[in-house]
Amino acid sequence: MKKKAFIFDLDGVIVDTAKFHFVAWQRLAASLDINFTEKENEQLKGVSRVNSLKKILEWGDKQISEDLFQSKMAQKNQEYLELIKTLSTDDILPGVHDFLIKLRQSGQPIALGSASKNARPILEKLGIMNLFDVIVDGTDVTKAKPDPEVFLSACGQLQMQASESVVFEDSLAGIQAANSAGMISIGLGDPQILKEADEVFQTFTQMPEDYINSLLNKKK
Ligand code: B16
Ligand code: MG
Repeated sequence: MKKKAFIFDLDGVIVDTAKFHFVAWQRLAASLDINFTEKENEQLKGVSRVNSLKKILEWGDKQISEDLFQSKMAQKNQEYLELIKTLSTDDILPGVHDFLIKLRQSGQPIALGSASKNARPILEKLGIMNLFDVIVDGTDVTKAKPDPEVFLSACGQLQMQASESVVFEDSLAGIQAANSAGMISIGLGDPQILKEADEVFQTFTQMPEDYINSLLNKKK
């Protein structure tokens, strides 16, 4: 049977946490007198917490001490954790659960490749931790997307080659990371933003019936 490594981003692919990141960053930006809109938030998708705060400070033309930087990051995460407290199975994005189950049934290796340091507790809240063979998240890597480290580590741990891997991503940085690793990149979201992806869908429910099969036969 054909096999590929199926690697999933978390935020924006499995669950819509972007709206909670947005609220938490907006409150933080306001506390520093920085204007922060959905447009800027879009640019933070897939970007690590530390790099996100650096970008917000850059946009606001603000410099802060290292101590304040650390406390602002902690404050943002506290707000975010408060906002995601009620996450449950109901918050899994449409079609994702079925897709994961089909992959499992066909014996495909599955990994999570996320920039988030909160990935494990989020998967637990969603009740799908057991569907992943390997989890690589923001606590395991040193280089943030668009660096491919997170995806290369995931496919390595699954004992697969990069050329045999498929990545599902909602952020441009994540698509670029997958492409630079030589992996098939599938975008979830706006085709205008994700135009570097090999294919783009709005949601998993829009994928054709036998999509897993066609991915198994697909070459980069
Ligand atoms: P945390 P992903 C990313 O997750 C988010 O897209 C991004 O908005 C967030 O800043 C980053 O995780 C870090 O998250 O603060 O929870 O460590 O899309 O790579 O799953
Ligand atoms: Mg994402």
